[in-house]
Amino acid sequence: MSGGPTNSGHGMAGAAAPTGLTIALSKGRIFRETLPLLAHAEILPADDPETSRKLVLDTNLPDVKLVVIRAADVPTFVEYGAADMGVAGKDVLMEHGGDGLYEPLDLGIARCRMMVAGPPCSAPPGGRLRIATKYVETTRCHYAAHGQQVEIIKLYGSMELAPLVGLADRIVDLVDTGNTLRANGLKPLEHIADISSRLVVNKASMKMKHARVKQLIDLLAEAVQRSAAAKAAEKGP
Ligand code: PRT
Ligand code: MG
Repeated sequence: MSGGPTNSGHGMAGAAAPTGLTIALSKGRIFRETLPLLAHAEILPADDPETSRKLVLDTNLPDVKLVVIRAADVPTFVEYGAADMGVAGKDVLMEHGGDGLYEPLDLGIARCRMMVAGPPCSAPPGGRLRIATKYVETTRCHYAAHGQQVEIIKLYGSMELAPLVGLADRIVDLVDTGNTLRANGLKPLEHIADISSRLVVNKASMKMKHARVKQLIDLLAEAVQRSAAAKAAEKGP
């Protein structure tokens, strides 16, 4: 990632190779679910990030590299041109703010819901509601849109614990099966947003490497459509 032309700064293609493509992904569910989509574009990683300690993975294509980073860092790498493209959850993009990058494709993977949750049948507190969350911006916007003043407490994880120990009245977190909430005696109270992962593209790369980037977007879009059609067929009429 170093040794290239000096990082030309915000929005410009920086550390990413001048002709090749660097794609930023996070380990875990996003990597797992992106893999079949990349395979449709004939991009196969040379290493498994779950077992390799490498942060830059080669692929079968000499001009395509994958960088494996924390989910919340993907928009930053892409915005600054350290990666040409990336895959990030809509939850992460809503927190990051979307102006610095393009979001051309909903990949339909890693789906879940952003919810307000809390103890069942808890009386609303006398004063301001206290909300514990890792999603401070999204939470602020949600309550502002409802004209409700709340106190937001930033946490980095284990939000479900906060109401149990009296740190907060409610939490804002992602919910998939609802098992985590149930296991901690909480229930979903309000829906904020449906979440899925999105393809994001650096603005300079979209211009400077347009043909290559467009080709990959089209192949990924085709893979998403096929996967949706296969799921629909599984469900039957
Ligand atoms: O884990 P790490 O701290 O490294 O980073 P991360 O949590 O940001 O990454 P990761 O890999 O856990 O999640 C990546 C992305 O997957 C998120 O940004 C979401 O867009 C998406 N995603 C989809 C989820 C879930 N489903 C999900 N269920 N991310 C997290 N969860 C967690 C949720 O926070 C809660 O703790 O799973 C728990 C709830 O799941 P259920 O099934 O019990 O309801
Ligand atoms: Mg996680």
